[in-house]
Amino acid sequence: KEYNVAILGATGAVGTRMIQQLEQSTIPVKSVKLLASAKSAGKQLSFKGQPITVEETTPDSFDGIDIVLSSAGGSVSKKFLPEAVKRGAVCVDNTSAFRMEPDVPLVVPEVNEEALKDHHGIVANPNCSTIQMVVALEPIRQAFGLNQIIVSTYQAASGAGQSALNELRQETQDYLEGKDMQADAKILPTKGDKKHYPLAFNLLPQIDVFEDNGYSHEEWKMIHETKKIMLNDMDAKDIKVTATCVRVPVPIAHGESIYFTVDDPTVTVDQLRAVLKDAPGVVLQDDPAHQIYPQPINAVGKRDTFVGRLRADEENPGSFNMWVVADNLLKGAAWNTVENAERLVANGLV
Ligand code: A2P
Ligand code: 11C
Repeated sequence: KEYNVAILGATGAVGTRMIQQLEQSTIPVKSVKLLASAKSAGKQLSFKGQPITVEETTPDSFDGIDIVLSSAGGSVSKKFLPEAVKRGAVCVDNTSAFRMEPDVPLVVPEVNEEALKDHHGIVANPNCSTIQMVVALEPIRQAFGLNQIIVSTYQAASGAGQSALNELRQETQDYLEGKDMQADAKILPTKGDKKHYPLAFNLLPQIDVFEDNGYSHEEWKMIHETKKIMLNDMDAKDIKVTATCVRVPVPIAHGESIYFTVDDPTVTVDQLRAVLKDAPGVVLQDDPAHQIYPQPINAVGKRDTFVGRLRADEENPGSFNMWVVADNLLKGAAWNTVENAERLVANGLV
């Protein structure tokens, strides 16, 4: 069978990469429809060298579509994906719109591919910072058990979309030319809040809006998505998770400092290394003697999750630190979405 595929949000930072990842995927593609807002209708993009005209999204855009890959924002997904499902499509959604719905699987194929079989037309792709963390931690959890995660993130501007990336570029240029970069801040830390601050030559400890308990919504996602992916329960108590999410002036690829505690206090760094060396989707880059460790500039354009700086907390047996980097637009978004679609096709679930 060959599939008619629609990409919703095809002109965005993630959508353009969904096109590339689909070009390189194992999915037999019959046709590709590129959908965005009215603003982009008529724009020319291409798939495997063939020009395709971007169309404005309407409910009827999904007539005859088998697979939807979606990354146009939560409200757009909420509006259009039920229409696509009504017309018989299976949607892999990269937004947060449906992630916590009990009948929507939240899937990172290396971790919980089996959850795909429970879909009712929508599969959710987790948040980028959650994805790279669970890819690195699940093999450790499988081997040794896991009872606590404390994560601090160093998240790239592109996580907030193409407009945030453009904003960082403009601020950087203005700063270097001695102009006032404060004036450029209109999007970050988040479009959804009142004040905006420059990211260039700065750090912003706010990603998304704040919850009543003082955590940002990004931090909330890392806590509850991790529990849903690993334990199939967004409020599971078996693993304690806490997070601090920080935006850094890096264009692409998120870094994460992860402190974790396994169930077995006799586990050694060598044992962890042996597990991570063979873990799916993980590349171990951990050789301090030769200054080898993951860096965002080296992760850009790669599908893998890079892990390094593995070391034991010498004062707390069974606890460790590591540093994890991945391309937030690929493994954190476009590739994980296309990978989910590949697994749906391979398992006869679409
Ligand atoms: P457009 O370029 O026409 O605005 P990013 O995450 O990089 O900001 O990209 C967001 C993507 O979502 C873009 O492709 C954008 O299209 C698309 N989008 C935004 N609003 C809508 C909408 N109302 N309907 C369909 N697509 C939308
Ligand atoms: C960021 N992690 O870096 C966010 C972007 O829930 O899919 C992804 C938001 C999401 O801003």
